[in-house]
This record gives sequence, C-alpha cells and structure tokens, in this order.
Amino acid sequence: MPLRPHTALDRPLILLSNREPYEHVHKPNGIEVRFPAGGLVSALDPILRRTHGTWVAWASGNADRTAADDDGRVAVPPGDPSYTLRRVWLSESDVEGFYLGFANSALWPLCHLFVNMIDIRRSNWESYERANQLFAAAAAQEAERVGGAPMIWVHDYHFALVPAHVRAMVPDALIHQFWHIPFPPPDVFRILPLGVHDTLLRGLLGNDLIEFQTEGYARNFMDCVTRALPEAHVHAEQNLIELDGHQTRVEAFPISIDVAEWERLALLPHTLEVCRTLRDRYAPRDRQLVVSVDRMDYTKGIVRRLRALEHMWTDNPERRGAFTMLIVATPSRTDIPAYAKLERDVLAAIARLNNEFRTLDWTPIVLVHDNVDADLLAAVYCAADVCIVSSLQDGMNLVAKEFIACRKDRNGVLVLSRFAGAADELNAALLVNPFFIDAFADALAVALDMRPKERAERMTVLRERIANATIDDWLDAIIVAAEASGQTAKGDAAAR
Ligand code: ADQ
Repeated sequence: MPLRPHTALDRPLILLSNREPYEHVHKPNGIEVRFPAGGLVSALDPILRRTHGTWVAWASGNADRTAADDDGRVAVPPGDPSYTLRRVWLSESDVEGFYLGFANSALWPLCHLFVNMIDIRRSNWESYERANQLFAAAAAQEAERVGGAPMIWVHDYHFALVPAHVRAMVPDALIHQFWHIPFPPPDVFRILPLGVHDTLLRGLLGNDLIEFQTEGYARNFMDCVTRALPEAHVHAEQNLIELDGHQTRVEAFPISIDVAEWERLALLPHTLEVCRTLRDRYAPRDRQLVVSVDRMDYTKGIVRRLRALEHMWTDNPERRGAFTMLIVATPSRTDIPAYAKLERDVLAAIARLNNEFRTLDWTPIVLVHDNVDADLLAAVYCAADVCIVSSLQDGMNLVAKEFIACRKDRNGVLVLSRFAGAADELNAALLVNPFFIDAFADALAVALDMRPKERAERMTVLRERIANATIDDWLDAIIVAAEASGQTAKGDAAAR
C-alpha cells in the first residue's frame, strides 16, 4: 500500500503494538520466520518500510531472542530489511497477568459491556502496570536512538498507561493511540476499582490524539473523563480534553480494509474454483448458503446466531433444507477459561442442532474451526447468498467490509448487528439486534427471500461506502490529524 504523498512523515515513526509483525520460531530444520495473519500487521507494515521506522512489540516467538541483537533489535523484513523491530521480553507470569489477565479478562469484557465476565485481580493489574512501563521504556529508548521529535503511535487497550509514561520520558514526542475496541459508558467503566480507572484515563491522556472507531466511543471516553477526573477540562463540542496543562484531542477514525486487495483475491482463478466447490457441496440446486467468519469470541454472538437458526427451523419447517449455514471460526485466546467454555458450548450446540434437523441430503450447519488463508476466506464470501455478522458489541468488524469488497457481482446480502461499529457506515445492510432472537430470525428470512434487484441496490450502496473509505484513507486521515494535534500542542506551549 503506497503512502499518499501528503501523508509523508517528516519525523521518525515508532509504532507500538502487542503483536509483532515478524516472529522467529524454532523448527526441526532451523529457525523460521512467521508473518502473523491479520489485517492490521499487513496494513501497517508498508508505512514502516516506507519511513524506515521502528516497531516495538512483544517478543512472542520462541526463537526471537536468538534472532535479535543484545538490545532486542532485529532488522525486518527478513531478506530485505528496511525497518527495525524492537522486541520487548515479558516473563511468563507477566504474559499471564498482563495479557491474558488484565487486558483480556478485565478490559476486553469491560469495553464490550460483558459485565458478568469481568475478572479483576490485583496481581493482574500490577502486571499490566509493569508491562506498560517496560513497553514505554523500550519506546523511549528507541526515541533516543532515532533522535528528533518522533511520532509514537500506540495500538489498543493493552497499552492505556504507555502514553503518559512515554510523555514523561520523551516530552517532545508526538504521541497518539488507536483504540480498536469499543469504549464503555461511565457506569460500566467505573466497575474498575478506584485507583485503576482513573490511572487508566490519566495514562490515555498522555496522548496528543486518541483515535476511536466511532463518535459514540469517543463520547463515552469524554464522559468517563468528566465523571472520574474532575480536575480535567473536557470541551466535548471541540473534542478536546485538558489535563495538567496538556491537551488531548479525541476523534473517530473508523478503520477499514485494503479494498483493492480483497477485490483482487475475489477474482483469482483459484478463489473462483473454491467458490464453485463450496456451492456444489453446500448449496446445490436452489439451496442457499449463509456464512459467518469470526474469531471464536463471546462478543461475536455465535451462540445467539445458533439460537436464531434453531428458532427459524423450529417455527418454519419449510425453511429446513432451504439453506446451509457455514461457520468459519478461528480458535482464539484458548488459554482463558471463558473462551474454552465458549468453544465447548458452540460445538455442543452445533452437534445438537445438526442432530435435530439434519436430513438424508442436508447437514444444516458446517463448522470450519480453523484459521483460514485470505484467499479461502474470499472464496467463502463469494460463495455466500447471505453473510451474518451478529456481534453483541464490536469496535468496528472488518469481516463485514471484506464481504462487501469481495462482492463485485453486487449479489449477496449482509445481515449486520446494530452493535458493530461498522453499522454506523454500513446502514444499507440489513441491520439486526442479535439479542432479539425472533427479529434476528425474521431478518435472516428477509435476507434469504430478497429479490436480486434489492440485493444489487443495497450492495451498490455498501460498495460505494467502502470504496471511499479504505485502509489508505484511514491511515492518511490519522497521520494528518496527529500531525495537526502535535502542532496545536506546540503552539499552545509557545503561547503559555
Ligand atoms: P477482531 O475482534 O479480531 O478485531 P474483526 O474486525 O472482525 O475482529 O477482524 C477479524 C479479522 O480476522 C478479519 O480480518 C478476518 O478476515 C480475520 N478472520 C476472522 N476469522 C478468521 C478465520 N477463521 N481465519 C482467518 N482469518 C479470520 C479487533 C476489533 C474489531 C476491529 C478490529 C480492527 O475487535 O472491532 O474491527 O480489531 O480494528
């Protein structure tokens, strides 16, 4: 992805995320480099290459230490190095306490409003604080190494405390952060204990700019600050917060996908062939194919989706055999008990429904419980009559956008939860409330019965939406806004 000319950075870029873009692992034949799957790494790697920047991340590979120098640095991409990966080592107990514990068992359910899943432990919080200090120190060292007044771009909820720590160590850095998941309203946020929720907010206010997926999450953040930090001045109408003489802008930047790349994948001969095979196998004759693609996560509403299917097949026997449901779900965070339980529940529910409704020539639900390559995902999207995204809460949801990008044929219906950030932009989809099981099943029936003309009209609008809001546009807008917020802050400091 080329950087737009006006996005050219005139300062060194240091990016900080939990996942690293390249991981070294021991294999029987030596050390192998893995490029972790996921849209974000592939979206951000090119800007690091172009700007010869630095990426600070957790060293997750078991051969990472061997491949890096004594300071944890390794030149990447392997074979054609153009930027520096700075690895941060975490002890096993910190991985458990910081990552699995506080980030994924307290902050993740909190931000997604799963209040009964929130598990707060003192030791996990201490580990989160420790890990944030370690990452901040690594970013500060890199800032010193590269010199100048760098742009430090922090990613996600794992690092709420990093911005304030970095600001204390590198006062002239431009610091900003993209928050990938929802931000909860104050009544939910204050479930975090005193001393924790205010520390998190103060940490985030070390940023010059905080980027949220939607206006709603940005508003929630400002409401939380108003409630928890009376000493802060919140100028909500200007999207600005002042604390201890420092200004933070708070804005919405809905993330997107590499639309052109998904369009390309969808038209590959191999993709078209797999697409045909899927239809022959699961949607022969006039049977339809409904698909879903998610990480196996309780926020994605997989169990509710199965309940809606059960409701439909129980109340409308004529719908049995009329479509096959193909669920592609990649295992996720399996070390956390809530995720292991979800996996068991989903497998059991699918087995039960298949047992109850299957016929001689029809298996109602097919589960692919695996991580699938992007070209195969494109084939799944292309083969679908209907794609369901039933998140109970979701920062954005990229699957919805990937499905649209793959449907150059303007066929296929997107059934999209109102509670995914993507619903703000993609309101030409069939929007559903996944908590309202009957209405969810009704919407699925509408999608299955929709005439080609309406399918094409809706898909045309959806495609126009994403054509004008790609990952390039997102990156471009953030870099420009971050630079502008840095200049405002500098101007204000000079005026004081
Ligand atoms: P996620 O919660 O992971 O991301 P999502 O936005 O849907 O949710 O992204 C998932 C990505 O994983 C997609 O690119 C998808 O193609 C891929 N994927 C899903 N299932 C897969 C499978 N079985 N095999 C291979 N790949 C699979 C978080 C937030 C979201 C936000 C993103 C980006 O929770 O709300 O949209 O970050 O900011």
